[in-house]
Amino acid sequence: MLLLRAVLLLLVLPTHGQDSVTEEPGGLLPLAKGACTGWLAGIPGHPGHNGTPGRDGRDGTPGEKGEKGDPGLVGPKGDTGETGVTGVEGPRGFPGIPGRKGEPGESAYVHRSASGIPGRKGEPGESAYVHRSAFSVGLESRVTVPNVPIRFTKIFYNLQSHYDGTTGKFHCNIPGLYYFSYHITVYLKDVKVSLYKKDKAILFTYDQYQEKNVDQASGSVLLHLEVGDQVWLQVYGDGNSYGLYADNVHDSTFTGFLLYHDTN
Ligand SMILES: [Ca+2]
Repeated sequence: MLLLRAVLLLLVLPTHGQDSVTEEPGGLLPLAKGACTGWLAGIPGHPGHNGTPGRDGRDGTPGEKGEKGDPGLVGPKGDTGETGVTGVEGPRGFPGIPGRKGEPGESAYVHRSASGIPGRKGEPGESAYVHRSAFSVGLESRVTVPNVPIRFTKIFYNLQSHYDGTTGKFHCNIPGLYYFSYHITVYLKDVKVSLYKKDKAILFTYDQYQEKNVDQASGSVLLHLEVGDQVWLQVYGDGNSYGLYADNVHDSTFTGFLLYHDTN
């Protein structure tokens, strides 16, 4: 019904409204001057449909800054960083407190340890002296007599007097293992020298002398000795090789000491 009325109105308006100037929505249509006089006004039409929505307006001006929000949650732990540069070495520490004094030793070799940091030496027991035996002696002049024990009369050490400077022989007072060595200056003649033990040559050293030179001859050995054994140096061979030499500035030496004493 409404649609029908709308169609009728559209058919009527072009023929009777061409001269009209204005419309009054919702009101009566005015009559044209001089036309259709005496006609009754029609029934007012219904309101039209809503128009299409207008375009969006422009953006408003920014509002004032809001209040600061609450802190967020703690994030996960990060990866381990790279190792830093090694620092400078620190200063040297203070010396430690000295150790306690040692117990008295039973024998000499207890105190003979040479390695490591030495502790304080203990009081020597009585037997320590009993097991000490060492000597170091030298020639005072060149050897002139062959085939007899060589007498070293320059005494560097002979505290126990186990070496006899009048005979040139070492006398064993403590059974055990001994170390002997000799360093001979060779001059004017060859040297053939032996280390003797109980009338038997144990060690042989031979050096040929070269004219206008000073040579050296040396030897060393470990020997086990019993009480009463004697050890000395002596020229061997034809008796003509006794070029052992010594003066104020050339030494020839003979040394021996107890390394271990027998324990049984
Ligand atoms: Ca030589």
